[in-house]
Amino acid sequence: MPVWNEKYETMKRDELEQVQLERLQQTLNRVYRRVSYYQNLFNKISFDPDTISTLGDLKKIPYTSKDTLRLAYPYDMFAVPLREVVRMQSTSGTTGQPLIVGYTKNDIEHWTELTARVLYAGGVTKDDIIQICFPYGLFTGGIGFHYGAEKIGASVIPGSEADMENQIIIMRDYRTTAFACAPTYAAQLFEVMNEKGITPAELSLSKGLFGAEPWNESFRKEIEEKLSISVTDNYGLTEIIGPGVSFECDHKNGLHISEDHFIPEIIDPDTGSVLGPGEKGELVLTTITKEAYPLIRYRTGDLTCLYYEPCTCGRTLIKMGKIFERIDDMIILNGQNMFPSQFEQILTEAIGTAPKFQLVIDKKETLDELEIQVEISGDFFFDEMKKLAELEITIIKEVKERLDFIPKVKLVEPRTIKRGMKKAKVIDKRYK
Ligand code: DLL
Repeated sequence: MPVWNEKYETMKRDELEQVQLERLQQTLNRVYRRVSYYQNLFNKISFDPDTISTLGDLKKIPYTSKDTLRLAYPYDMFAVPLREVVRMQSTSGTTGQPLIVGYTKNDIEHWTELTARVLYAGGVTKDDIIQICFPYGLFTGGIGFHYGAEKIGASVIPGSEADMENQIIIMRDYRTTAFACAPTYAAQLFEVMNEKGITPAELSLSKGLFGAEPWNESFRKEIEEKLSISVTDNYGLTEIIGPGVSFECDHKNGLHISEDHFIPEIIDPDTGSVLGPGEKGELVLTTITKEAYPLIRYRTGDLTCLYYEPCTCGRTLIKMGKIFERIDDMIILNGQNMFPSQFEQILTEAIGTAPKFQLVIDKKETLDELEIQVEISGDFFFDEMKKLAELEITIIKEVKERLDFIPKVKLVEPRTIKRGMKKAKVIDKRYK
């Protein structure tokens, strides 16, 4: 069983908890001294970071939300002066207010170590030729994996956003053995391969490392069979570090969390109470090694559960389940994150008033599809066809321009859309 960092990945639990406690103490002191948000918060609840003596004391601190980070835009959550920041990454601008995260030299070293763990657990060694098919840029996927793969000593091809055909030709000609990408991207690659008549036998691929969006077991099975490769899942988010928070080992039944860098908790998203092992709720993460952008009890919005049973791979790091849902209404379409509020804005501008609408998401072969169903007022609805067609075109054009996605639009009569359901705005038929 390949383990990149034997010391930390297989550490005895009591020793690991001691490491966590020391690192937590340092982090709490750091944020108290250097981030005014946390200083005010700790003062408000009379929490003295020097008094923390057990990991349980972390529960005394309220959660940090994404809205707090948004309000702190651009640099108010940074815990170091900019001269100590050697890199910045960001969440995609398509979600409205982007978040900027910073990394010190040490943060980059840790991040490199963490993505190396992900890749190594997925079977990547120095003998591999790995093609990183995540975008390189503000998104953390490309450059995050690049450093980890170089650390392992693999031969790295920064495929980034090369067009699909080119990506496949590179894969074939450079004899790529491993590739890292989002699952929808892998599906599209496979489709283009078929179109171009390139067979899996012409490639040297043996492993795929997928992450950044939800995907399920039947997709894994399909792609593993079609390409004769082994595929592992990995999870991460920009605010916390990027990829490298958790990863599957070759047992493929849960994602090991690098607990020497992050303390995970699961909470009831409605009440905020902490849930026990195996109970499904919102993942909350505390960073314990980050210098530039440390976060305490950050609500990820991702629903999962934690498993404490030892894994036969030898790692003692606990596992989280695969993520299928988010508590907020962020949706990910072909790797692009977006929010219903952005559609609401576009529709309101196009129609003139805030409409009742819902987003119906499905998967057609390999690509995500979105149908925007919009209720149109009686007068408008019975208006001439030309006007309705123009409205549809305007909506499609605006969504394409602002969110980089081409939707279908269905104009429906008033009161067609069901009222009163909690998540009525988004109907996601993928993975169900
Ligand atoms: O997606 C970081 C990343 C890059 C992870 C490459 C893995 C590989 P964000 O763009 O900030 O960062 O999006 C983070 O994507 O809160 C989840 O909702 C979702 N997500 C990430 N990985 C997975 C996964 C990167 N393996 C948001 N399964 C997270 C399901 C995932 N959802």
